[in-house]
Amino acid sequence: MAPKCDIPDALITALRDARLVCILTGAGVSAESGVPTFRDAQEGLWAQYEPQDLATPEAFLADPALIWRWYRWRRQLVAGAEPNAGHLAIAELAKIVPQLTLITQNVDSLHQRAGSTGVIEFHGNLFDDRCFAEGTLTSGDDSLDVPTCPDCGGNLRPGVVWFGEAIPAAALDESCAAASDCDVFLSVGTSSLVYPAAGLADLARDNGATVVEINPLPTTHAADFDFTIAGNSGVVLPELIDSLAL
Ligand code: BV8
Repeated sequence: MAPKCDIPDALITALRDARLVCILTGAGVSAESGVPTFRDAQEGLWAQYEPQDLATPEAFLADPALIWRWYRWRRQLVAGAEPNAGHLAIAELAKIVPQLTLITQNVDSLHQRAGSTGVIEFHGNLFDDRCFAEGTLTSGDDSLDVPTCPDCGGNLRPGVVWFGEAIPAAALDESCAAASDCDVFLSVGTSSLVYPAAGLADLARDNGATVVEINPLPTTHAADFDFTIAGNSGVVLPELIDSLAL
C-alpha cells in the first residue's frame, strides 16, 4: 500500500541508530481525539475568551468560579475522548528504540491512556486538584463551584501550570537533560510558541541531535529543524513506525 506521507530515509536511519529519542508533544497530537487545540477557536460560552487569558493565576483570583467552570468543561471533554493513532504510535515507538523520553505540554492524560509510561507532564495535569495557597496535591469536593482545601479551607485550583508560573523543577530538569542528551528530537503537534517548552528543540539541536517537526502547518521555527513532515500526527507517526519496521 502506498505510504500516506513521505518519511525521509535519512530520518529512519537516524532513528535506527539512535540511543535516546526525545519527543515533545503539544495540543495538535490530541486534535484527532476531538480535543480542541489552543489555536482552535473556543466553542460556545468559551468562544469569547482567549485560553491564555483564562489559564492565569490572575484570572483565577478575579473569578475562581468562572475558571473552574472552564476546567470542568475541559475535564468532561477530555474524559469523553480516546487516545488516537498518534498517541498509540508514540507508545509503540518506546518499545522499538533503546530509550525514549516523552515530554508533553498536554494536560489531558491521553498519552498515559495510550500506554506511554514515564510521561513528563511539563504543564501539569487537568485532573489534579491543588491548594491554591499551599500548592499541595489534594482532592476537592467536586459539587462545589470552587472546591476548598481540606487542610486550610482555601480555594483549590486545577493542577496545571498557568502562564506566569514556573514549570515544576523536576519536569524542567528531566526535560532539559533528555533534550541535551538525545540523538533524535521529535517536536509533534506544537506551535512552538510557549516557553520554556519551545526552547527544548533548540537545546537538542545545540547538543547535536537531529531535530524533526511533525505538524500539518509548518511553525515559525520550521526552518530550524533538520526535517519537517507536514501531516497529522495520527497519520505520520504510524507511518514512521511502519518505516522503522521495514
Ligand atoms: C513561565 C497548561 C516564568 C494550562 C499551558 C520567552 C519568550 C516569550 C514569552 C515567554 C518566554 N518565557 C516565558 C514566557 C511567557 C509564557 C509564554 O511562553 N507565553 C507565550 C504565549 C508567548 N510562558 C509562561 O508563562 C510559562 N511560565 O515562563 O514562568 C517563571 C519562571 C520562574 C518563576 C516564576 C515564573 C508557563 C507556560 C505554561 C502555560 N500553561 N498549559 C492549561 O492547559 O490550561 S500552555 C498551553 O498552551 C499548552 O500546554 C501548550 O503549551 C500551549 C499551546 O501550545 P500547543 O500545545 O503548541 O498548541 P497550539 O494550539 O498552540 O498549536 C497546536 C499545533 O498543532 C498547531 O501548530 C497546529 O498546526 C498543530 N496541529 C493541529 N492538528 C494537528 C497538529 N499537529 C499534528 N497533528 C494534528 N492532527
